[in-house]
Amino acid sequence: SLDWTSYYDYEEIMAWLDTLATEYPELCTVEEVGNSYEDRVMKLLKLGKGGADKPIIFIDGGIHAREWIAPATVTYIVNELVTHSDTYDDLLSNVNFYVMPVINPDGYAYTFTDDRLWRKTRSPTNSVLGCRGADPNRNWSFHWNEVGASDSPCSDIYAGPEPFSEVEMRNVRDQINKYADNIKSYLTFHSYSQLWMYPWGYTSDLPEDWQDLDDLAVAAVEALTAVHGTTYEIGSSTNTIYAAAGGSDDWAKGEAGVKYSYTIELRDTGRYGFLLPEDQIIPTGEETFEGVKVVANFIRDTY
Ligand code: 0X9
Ligand code: ZN
Repeated sequence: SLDWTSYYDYEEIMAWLDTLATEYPELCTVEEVGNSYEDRVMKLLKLGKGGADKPIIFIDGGIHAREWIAPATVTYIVNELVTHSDTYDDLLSNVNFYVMPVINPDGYAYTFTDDRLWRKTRSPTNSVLGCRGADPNRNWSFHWNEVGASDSPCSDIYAGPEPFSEVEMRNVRDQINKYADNIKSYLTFHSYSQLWMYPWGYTSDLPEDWQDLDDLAVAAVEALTAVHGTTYEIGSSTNTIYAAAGGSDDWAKGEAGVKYSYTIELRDTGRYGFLLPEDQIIPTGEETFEGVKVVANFIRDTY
């Protein structure tokens, strides 16, 4: 089993999901939802015991391959919920967590074998130049490729030849669409910069309900910071980092209608950046779990 003192590769994380379904059958089910370009199986963990009609929080990580703390934190959160399910009985009885810890499997695997700082998918994008991969967080159809993305297949922010050109993002999209009526929050984990961001990323304009998203983010970050003193900035993604269209967060809100859509940039602020030391996995998990619980309790109490 995992112990969060080191980072785990794709196979280890997928195997761990399967053990959850075996060890906690009343709480966890695992579904295979498609394959990556290189044919890795993508799995969706459904966590909860209140039945399919309860509100859903959809959580993903690892859309950017090199951001290893994201899958590590997502799996940490899942582990806390399942191993302390008595403590969270009311939450797990009234909210379902649908979780995909690594939604860019080929890129993630490549960072273990070939290039630790790879970001994109691994699909061939330009046979002449030999470049591979689109930026999976520029590949979603909402205002696709309008700003902060590139048309160059060799760029790290390549939007892809068309929206949803990447099969991995189509797989995630299909799951969100399937359950969109019940998904009330979408949390997508990245690193680094310590930011709790909401849409939009394609424009500096704010969504009409931005105050609701800001209020919940403030509450979540307050709980997060209380654990180890880690400070986070809050705001729309355009106004906190940069304008970039085609992100999953904008699509979840703008296209799937998920109100509380957040991109969370985990530790740190640049000292180690993507190479966050393993001894920070557990502290990052601890603090982030507190923030996620604020969101989850709010969803339970509101829907
Ligand atoms: O650029 C990104 O995709 C994210 N930052 S990262 O350093 N992890 O690559 C931020 C995405 C924010 N959301 C949108 N721009 N839609
Ligand atoms: Zn990222």
